[in-house]
Formats: sequence, C-alpha cells, structure tokens
Amino acid sequence: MSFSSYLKYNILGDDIMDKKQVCSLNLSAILCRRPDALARVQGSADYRNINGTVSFYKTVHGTIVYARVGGLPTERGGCKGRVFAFHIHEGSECRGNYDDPFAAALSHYNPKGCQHPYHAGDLPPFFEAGGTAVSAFLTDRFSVDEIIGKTVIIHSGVDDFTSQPAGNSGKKIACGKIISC
Ligand SMILES: [Cu+2]
Ligand SMILES: [Zn+2]
Repeated sequence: MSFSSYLKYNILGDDIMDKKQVCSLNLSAILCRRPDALARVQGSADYRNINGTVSFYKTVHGTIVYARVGGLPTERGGCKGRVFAFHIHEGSECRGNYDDPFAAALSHYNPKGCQHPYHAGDLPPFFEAGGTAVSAFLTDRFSVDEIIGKTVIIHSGVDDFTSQPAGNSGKKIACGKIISC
C-alpha cells in the first residue's frame, strides 16, 4: 500500500491526514452525528444478557459501522478471550424456533452472489473484553439505504472466513433489525 493510500484509509489517524480527509473521515466527528441507521441487538433466550447497538453512518468513502455490545459470554485467563462472528443477514425478522432462535434472519446478505467471506454482509468479528465488544470500521460493500430492514446477527463461534456458506460461525445468539433513523 502506498503512503498516500495509507493516509486515505487510516480513519483513526486524524493528525496525519490532510484537512480534507479529516473532514470526510474523522471518526470522532462522525460518531457525534445521529446515525443514518441503527439496530438494537438483543440476545436469544439462552443469551438474555446480550444487549447493544449497531450504528451505521454514511460517509463519502463508504459506510462507517460502530457497534457496542455488552453481556457477551466471556472467559478469563491466558488464551481465552472469545471471538464472535458478526454479519448482516438478508432476513428482516429476529424470530425463529427452539433450535435456531433467529432462523427468520436467513442467510448472509449477498446481493451479488459472492462466496463467504465476500458476501456484502460479512463483517469483522467481535473480540470481547470482559463481556463487552466495541468495534468501528469502514466498509464499501453496501450503502446504508440497502441494508435498512435487514438484520445484524452475532454468532456463538469464530468466523473462519473460509468455510461455505457462512464461515462455520456457530449458533445465532443475538439479533437486531436495522431501522432508518
Ligand atoms: Cu451470520
Ligand atoms: Zn458470509
């Protein structure tokens, strides 16, 4: 990557960006705005403590996604911090059945017929810290308007970014419907 493209895409390094880029991708300024869309995430019956918000912001470079989720299962000690797959699913309801509490969320949002992990709905996983995960990233795989009415899903397992069709991510443990703000 060239130094100029590093400057362009380093959304956190405000002080090394030129003035124009600071205006378009200053993360703290973006997060002070009202989001353009929002999902309130709630855990399934077996994961009632999971609760959080995923916010979506339109920028000239793509969509900034900012997620804060608490009440995640946590493990303490040496090599045990948990990782949870995180996706946008194409379904519009957080309903399901005993075996799959959010079955109505359906599969990964994939309007272009790509393979996992190149689905438009494939996102960086959550790394929990004491049961809380905070994540902010830029993506140009979808616009905010495209994903309104779809769902965000957190899974019990790690996304391996290889297995088809969904990265062997485990059960759906939390869900939220994306609504426009
Ligand atoms: Cu998923
Ligand atoms: Zn996928």
